[in-house]
Amino acid sequence: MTQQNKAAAGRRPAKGGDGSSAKQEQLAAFTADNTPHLTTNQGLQIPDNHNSLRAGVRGPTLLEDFILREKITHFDHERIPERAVHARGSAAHGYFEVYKSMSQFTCAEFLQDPAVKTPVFVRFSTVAGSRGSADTVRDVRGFAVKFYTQQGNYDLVGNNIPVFFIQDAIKFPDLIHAVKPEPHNEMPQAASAHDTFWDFASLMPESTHMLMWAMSDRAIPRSLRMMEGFGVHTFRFINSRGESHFVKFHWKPKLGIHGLAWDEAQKIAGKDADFHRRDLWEAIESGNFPEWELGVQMVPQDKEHAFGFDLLDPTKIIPEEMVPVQRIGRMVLNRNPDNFFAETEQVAFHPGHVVPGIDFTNDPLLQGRLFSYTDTQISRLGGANFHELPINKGVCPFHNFQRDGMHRQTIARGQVAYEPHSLIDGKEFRIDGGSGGFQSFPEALEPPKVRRRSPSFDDHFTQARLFFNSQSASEKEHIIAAFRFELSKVEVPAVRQRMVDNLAHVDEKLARRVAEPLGINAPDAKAAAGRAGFREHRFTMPIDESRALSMLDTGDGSIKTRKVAILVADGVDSASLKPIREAIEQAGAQCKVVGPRLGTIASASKRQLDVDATFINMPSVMFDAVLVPAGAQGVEAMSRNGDAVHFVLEAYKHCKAICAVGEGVQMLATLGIGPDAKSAPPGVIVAATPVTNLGDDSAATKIANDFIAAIAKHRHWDRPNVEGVPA
Ligand code: HDE
Repeated sequence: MTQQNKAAAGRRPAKGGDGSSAKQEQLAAFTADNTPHLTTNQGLQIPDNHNSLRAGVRGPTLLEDFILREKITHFDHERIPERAVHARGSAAHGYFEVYKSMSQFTCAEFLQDPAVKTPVFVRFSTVAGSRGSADTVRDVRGFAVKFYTQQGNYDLVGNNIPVFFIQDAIKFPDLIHAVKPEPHNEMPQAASAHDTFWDFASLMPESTHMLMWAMSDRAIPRSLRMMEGFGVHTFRFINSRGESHFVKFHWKPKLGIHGLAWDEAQKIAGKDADFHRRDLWEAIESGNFPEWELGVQMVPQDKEHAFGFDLLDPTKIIPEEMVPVQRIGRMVLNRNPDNFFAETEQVAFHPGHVVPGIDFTNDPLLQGRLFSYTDTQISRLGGANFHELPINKGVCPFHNFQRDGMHRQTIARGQVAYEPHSLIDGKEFRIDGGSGGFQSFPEALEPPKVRRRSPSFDDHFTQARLFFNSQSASEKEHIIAAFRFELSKVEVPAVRQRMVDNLAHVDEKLARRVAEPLGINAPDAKAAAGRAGFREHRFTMPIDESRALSMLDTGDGSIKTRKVAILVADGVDSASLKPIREAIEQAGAQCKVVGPRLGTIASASKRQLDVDATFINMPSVMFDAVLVPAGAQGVEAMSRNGDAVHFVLEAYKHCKAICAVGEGVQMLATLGIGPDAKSAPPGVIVAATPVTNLGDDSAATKIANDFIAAIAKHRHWDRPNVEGVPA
């Protein structure tokens, strides 16, 4: 076992998923002498945890009751300040392994040996909402990875969008004040669709590229397991010869990049505010470990100025067609946290936690972050010793002369707490200009000192246009619809106007389409051009489109962990469900039988079918696909049940795969979403005659395979006239 493997193992092995080891640990804490008991924080056994100390059974509580006081005092201090941004998060443990040594480019030890598994802790988050806000709001997602390497902790603190709203850290408090709930009435929670955000964004044309991404379906992911991650800034790799390559980091999800429908995202926010958190937790508990590949785009030091745009500008990407992404390793998340507060809440990320072989650039946004994160952890976690919390502690030995402070846990021994020294063993000890450890790249700086932005940061639209041009037809429609929705919530018409005037510099037609329902004038590109913050500088891109910017057809094409609702009511033909259910479960989908009530229903052949969920407690927005069975009586019962009808219509409206057999096909036809004489709508699979057996019945196998292929497509966004569906 390598040292790193041992460290990984020491952090607690992945558990099977029943949580039994955690339960035993909890019990053991109470049973030092095999008798369950509670103690105070000092270890004193508590005789009674139901009654406080009183002067007589009906008398006042005594101040003397130190047991009560300790318990209540601790409770009063249970909360810590939530993160100023990224307050709502979900996290998991796992490991990272590199495919082959990257020594040619970096001396980072965890990127050398494919046999080494480096433990990681990953926290995903929304940005704007409070800790208790909903998961599926339209927002950027944080994607922060802590690698516990043998050279110290390395944090790659990124997002699921590869660019940012602003170019300079000095604008960050303004951006966040604009996007957070408005200060006079603390509304709206976790939403960007309001005046202050768009007021700021419209006055900051540098945000345009990021806005395009934020209005795309990337900002309403289907699952945290189905998002890309990006380091955003350009970093450096440094090899053992001290040579530098610029590097952009990417996380590529095995399951592909998938989004929700906007109507669906909003409904889920009410029906299950923990939708993403639950999805991540359940996937890991059931052994479906989420996986990403780490990709890097590397640019030699002397090619810094080869692109037209500036590598230091965080509002720019390097298109994959210009510099390919090399996949250099993979990350697997295989263990849920044991305690949300101790791990997910107390984890302290910092872009400045780097290891030898990885270094910064002068990106002015990154430079500001290097200051901010220590500062925020001190305030959030109550002092300078947050690195001693178990989740933040490195797995390699660490040693320095920093001492004391709030909540210090290390008991430092001996007389010496300074350097240089000679009192430990009589030898002189001094650390001074050595060649080992972390070395900053000795970059030459350009004087003079100025408070000014480089003109190479001035083009705010060319890459926004590249992004828009690279989207499929339905993705473009979703972006237009998102801008329309968001801007329709803006009460000040001048802000709406300013925003579409800016968009005219991305794409005339996009701007016109966005403006149409907003009660404002046609977009005026010239009006935008005169405003502050607007720069005319344009660079040319050698490409007009980049395939990698679209979410279409991404992933391994499997239907693993996809959720399928099997609708039932008394009288359904259960035999018609069996072969299809078997086939989709075999392919990795997870089925739930959804009916009018919990308990059981009686099938047409009088068999009792267990019901997992009801049309109401697990509505269609909780699923990726729907199977409507045969059985005249059962289908009739469903057709008379408004919740069942709504279930099917809503799944159709959200472009999900639907499979109907026998009388189930009739139900779709009655609802106006069935096949016509020539064909079925995209993603709707029908078998007029029930199929009962997969093995020897080729019709059944074909239906099952068609349904699997339809689910694997994720959504059928090209389904016509979904706006007309009343759901
Ligand atoms: Fe952050 N950011 N940020 N940020 N950020 C925080 O640190 C900040 C930026 C990101 O799961 C805070 O511990 C400044 C870009 C993630 O715990 C805070 C600037 C990117 C997380 C902070 C930025 C990020 C944070 C709040 C502009 C993508 C959550 C709590 C200079 C590359 C980490 C905390 C987690 C968290 C400051 C811009 C990603 C206040 C000043 C760009 C994923 O320190």
